Amino acid sequence: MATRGLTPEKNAEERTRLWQFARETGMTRRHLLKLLSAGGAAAVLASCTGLAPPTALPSVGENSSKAPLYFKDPTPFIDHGAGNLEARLENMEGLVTPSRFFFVRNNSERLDVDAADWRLSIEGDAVANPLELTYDDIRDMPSRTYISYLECAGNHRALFDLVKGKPAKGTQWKTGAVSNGIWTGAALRDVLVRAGITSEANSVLLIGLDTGAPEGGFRRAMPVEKALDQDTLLAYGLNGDPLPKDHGFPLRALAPGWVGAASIKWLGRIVVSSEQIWTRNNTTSYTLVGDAYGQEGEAPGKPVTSQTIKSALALPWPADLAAGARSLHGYAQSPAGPVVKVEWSLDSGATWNDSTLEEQRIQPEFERLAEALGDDAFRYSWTRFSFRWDARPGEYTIMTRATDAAGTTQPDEIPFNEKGYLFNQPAPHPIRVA
Ligand SMILES: Nc1nc2c(c(=O)[nH]1)N[C@H]1C(S)=C(S)[C@@H](COP(=O)(O)O)O[C@H]1N2
Ligand SMILES: [Mo]
Repeated sequence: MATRGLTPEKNAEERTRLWQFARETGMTRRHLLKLLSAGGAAAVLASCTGLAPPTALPSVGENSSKAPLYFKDPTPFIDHGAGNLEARLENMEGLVTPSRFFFVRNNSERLDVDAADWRLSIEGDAVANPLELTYDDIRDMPSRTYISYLECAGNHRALFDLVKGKPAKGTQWKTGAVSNGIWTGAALRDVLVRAGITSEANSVLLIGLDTGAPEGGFRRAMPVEKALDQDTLLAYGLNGDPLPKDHGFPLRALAPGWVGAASIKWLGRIVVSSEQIWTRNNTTSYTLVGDAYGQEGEAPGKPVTSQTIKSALALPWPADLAAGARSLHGYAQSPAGPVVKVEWSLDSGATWNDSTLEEQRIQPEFERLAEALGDDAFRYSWTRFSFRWDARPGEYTIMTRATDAAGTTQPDEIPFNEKGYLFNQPAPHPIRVA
């Protein structure tokens, strides 16, 4: 993240705080310096943190250790069974997805955790000071609030079948395995520093408490650089409320820009290892397996890390519209955001028209959170776009195509992969006008 908005005071404060953590945990100066100067970890000191004092989440749930929202009413979703709820983008009015419309993806059981009994352990051969933290410990740490989309690696998976005629294995999500929330949490790196992460650290493994998941707890490893990124959160707040149960109460990871599977819900354990960690979710699952992809480490394919740039219309699939001039809108997101252009095509991509990008602004219902939003709070947000279309009776497909600030545009064609991850060629949205 750029150091935009960084005041020297903030930077100094942050540095003091990190040194203090280091002293408290008995880490030597040399160790910390080495860690801070190694690769992406340099960002620890170099970057602006935007860290604010703990955010007082609104009173709901404040005095209770129970999650505020119980398992969701599936009515406003496309229900894929077993608690997997696909968002209907057409339900979304503004930039932020209200929690009741936020998609849900569970790989096994849904958990009902009481925060009073909950603990987070941080352990492994690359921490000097293994820790166990309570919910209050985490909430007492400096907090950070920003807007980020969260998107399943399998979002748009059904299009491998619908567009390429080649079905991929897994939940047949169309375009709604993505939502955009306002997240509040502590920086994972602060917890790692407090646990005395050493310069030997290589992989950080996050483990959920859902023991019904393969390997006894859904888990994902990430390189230490991603774990130490100031934006990788241990989130306890969504849209100003304590995290709803469906989204991992009391605490989940949020790895912005990465596929949703790295954002472990009902987080219970963090293992910091000097070795590169290979587990199911970067080997047999969440890897790109197909003719076009190589193989990496112990994985049969290429492990999926970052998401890919995508866009989608906020319409039912297929959509039935009454004839007449209207404004259509949709959402576009990229891990290398912001999205700077979205085009639309009525002729399967032969010609493209520009759409209008809406200003990044949270809806009035979330304005109480405006102050908590740090500098650059919209960096991981999706973008709303809209365009006018004079709909005449008939059958159409409309494609949309996004481009981000890094100059990446959705590709015309992507190769097949067996598990159906990261489909991001323009989706031909079927529309009937009567
Ligand atoms: N513990 C745990 N964390 C998990 C999962 C899970 O099944 N168990 N699913 C992952 C996947 S595949 C996705 S896409 C996101 C979905 O987050 P959401 O349900 O809050 O939308 O959570 C991730 N974290
Ligand atoms: Mo996912």
